[in-house]
Amino acid sequence: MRTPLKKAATAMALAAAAFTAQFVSAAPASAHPGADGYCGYREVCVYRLANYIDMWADFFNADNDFSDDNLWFWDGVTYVRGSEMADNRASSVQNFDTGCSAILWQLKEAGGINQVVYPSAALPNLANQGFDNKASSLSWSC
Ligand SMILES: [Ca+2]
Ligand SMILES: [Ca+2]
Repeated sequence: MRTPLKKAATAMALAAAAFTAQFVSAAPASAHPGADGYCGYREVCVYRLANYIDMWADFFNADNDFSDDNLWFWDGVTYVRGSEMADNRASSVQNFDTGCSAILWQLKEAGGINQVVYPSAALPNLANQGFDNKASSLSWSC
């Protein structure tokens, strides 16, 4: 089993932040800071329509709430962050991580039912899994 360094380091940072938060203040939820509209190596991308088209959101780390993650599009020149959010919009998904499974969850903070997307796997139409427009958070299993 492989533990990706960046994901593990971020998990530790989040744990440290949570520890600090107990004594300082609760940090607000924030959008995935690495999102850039480009679906890169070891990321998972969720798409608004089936067959990986229309708009999408890229995630490298786990994300406990898709409601603050903008969907992106390509305007012909560059990636543009749209105004629509990823929450309950995903109709297809691609996992660009070759060693970790991405797990999409129906509710925030890994709640409700889930859909596992195996390493390097893609699901062109989440309606086939009964998971269309359901994804609201993401975790990883390595
Ligand atoms: Ca988020
Ligand atoms: Ca990216």
